[in-house]
Amino acid sequence: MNNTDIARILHRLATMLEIEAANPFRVRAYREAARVLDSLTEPVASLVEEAGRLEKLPGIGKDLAAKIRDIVRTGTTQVYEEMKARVPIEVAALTALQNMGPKRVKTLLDRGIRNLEELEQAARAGQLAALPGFGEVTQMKIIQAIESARRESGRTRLSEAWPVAHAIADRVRTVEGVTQVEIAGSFRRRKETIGDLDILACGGAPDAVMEAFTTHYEVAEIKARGASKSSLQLASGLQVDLRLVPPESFGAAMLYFTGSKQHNIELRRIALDKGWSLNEYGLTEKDRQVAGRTEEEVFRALGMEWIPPELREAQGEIRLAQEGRLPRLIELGDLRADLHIHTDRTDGRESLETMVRALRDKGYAYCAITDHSKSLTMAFGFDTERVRQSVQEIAAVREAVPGIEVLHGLEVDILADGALDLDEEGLALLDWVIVSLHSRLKQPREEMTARVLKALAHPAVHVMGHPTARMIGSREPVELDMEAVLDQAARHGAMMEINAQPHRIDLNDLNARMAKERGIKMVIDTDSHRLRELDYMQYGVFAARRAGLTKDDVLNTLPYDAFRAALAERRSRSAPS
Ligand code: DGT
Ligand code: CA
Ligand code: CA
Ligand code: ZN
Repeated sequence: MNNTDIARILHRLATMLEIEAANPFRVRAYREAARVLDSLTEPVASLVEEAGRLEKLPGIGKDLAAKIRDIVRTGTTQVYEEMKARVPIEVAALTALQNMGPKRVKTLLDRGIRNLEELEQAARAGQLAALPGFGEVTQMKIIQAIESARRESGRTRLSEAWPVAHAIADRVRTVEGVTQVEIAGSFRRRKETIGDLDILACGGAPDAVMEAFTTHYEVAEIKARGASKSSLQLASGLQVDLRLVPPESFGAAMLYFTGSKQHNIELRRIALDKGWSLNEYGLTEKDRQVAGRTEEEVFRALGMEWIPPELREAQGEIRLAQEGRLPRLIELGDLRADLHIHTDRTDGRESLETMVRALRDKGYAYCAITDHSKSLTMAFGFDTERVRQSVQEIAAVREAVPGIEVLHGLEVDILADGALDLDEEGLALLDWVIVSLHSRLKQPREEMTARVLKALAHPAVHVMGHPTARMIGSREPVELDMEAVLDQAARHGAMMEINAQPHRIDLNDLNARMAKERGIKMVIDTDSHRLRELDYMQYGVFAARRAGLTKDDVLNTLPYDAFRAALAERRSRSAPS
């Protein structure tokens, strides 16, 4: 036990006492003692040897000194053990979250929420909002805080894992006799970030399968190698497990290892109600296998439709599947346009013509070119004069690149006071107006919310770009009353973007779900600044699917004429009265 370990125990003790609403002086005494011990240069253990030394430290009386001696000698003290039993909770992990003081932890405890996992589950299911002292916003923030805590503990963005996961799966797939290889886990549920990769294979000689798996060039360390399971670590630090599963269990294993854990638990409960048991080997009645070869077979036996992996988060999807009411989720192929594109006229890499050609060659029917407005001076943003010039440039590219419709757009900054960074004359020259936050991102919540509400009320605005401005792993979302923003968007017929840049995914799945509930239309676009980013579209679609969106929720699935008609309607509807 070093000083920090001892201090940590005292600190937790203080927090647990606070959760129990103990005398504030007592709470403070423990905190103060923790601080004193943590700042000592001498080991506490050596002070304990000499009678009276501990008691001489500031703020440490006889009582506390005795407890510290216990901790040094036995690693704990009676009151700490008692508190742990009374407050059965991962205090440190919970209170490390932003916005999570002892009062809120106490409320959680009363509801049986004791750790991060249960907290996240409750938050994602929307159950926290109703608790005293929480509300919709806190619920959202808690989810964000959990995700950001997680990132620090080494989660990987889906886009980073994507190529290597497929490369390894493909390598295993080439082994003779292998019939199926699938990447399960959070990867298959298409979460924004993943903890590790869970790959399942079927068929082939175990030795050959494991040999192929463990000899991929990205492998840094083989953690374990067996006939049915091997684990390794990649050079990036990402851990990968491979399980070799018999064909009669493959569907059950896919179901189990795709998760989520909570989804599995709910399914197992349904199986139990039928007198069956469900695990990674199959759905069984006593010793008889009821199902297990395919997922469809297991879901059918359980009395429900096959559930797309993106929805398997225990958020009501099982009920929908039982009732045959699952949404028909949007697919990548449904998209007919990419509506957020930068060129070298501002901070993009490629010329206007190169981008438009590439968009056409991807098979889009239309696109929007949306460079920056002038307040982004580093990006040589457009003022009205430059927009006028751009009208000619767009006309020229329409001539030069047949086979795709090109909307003349701009990504207009929302200035600090909510005004737009382009005058009425400039706005009137555009077919497509995105408004985004790029500066003054630290504004307090009320100011920020008022700023965005004002921008969304402007009749020229079609859509809000990357609405929270967060960057996964590096920048928290801006402080924003998202509900108020979505209400305003609904009121004015403005759309919300799902920005598909993998470090943005903004709106994220949760916000997109809230938007859908309000009937708000969304667009999914890539915000590409270079050619290869045009392929990011799929990450936006993943978020949309996790949010339960269908084709109807996303306007750039419309044919060109219908899309233009929808824009015209928005302008007439929001014209100032
Ligand atoms: P990750 O890797 O943190 O991004 O998230 P997952 O969902 O991939 O979780 P992981 O890798 O720990 O486990 C893969 C799946 O295995 C998980 O989604 C559900 C299943 N699983 C793991 N542990 C348990 C468990 O204790 N109970 C049940 N029912 N399923 C579990
Ligand atoms: Ca995993
Ligand atoms: Ca795993
Ligand atoms: Zn942009």
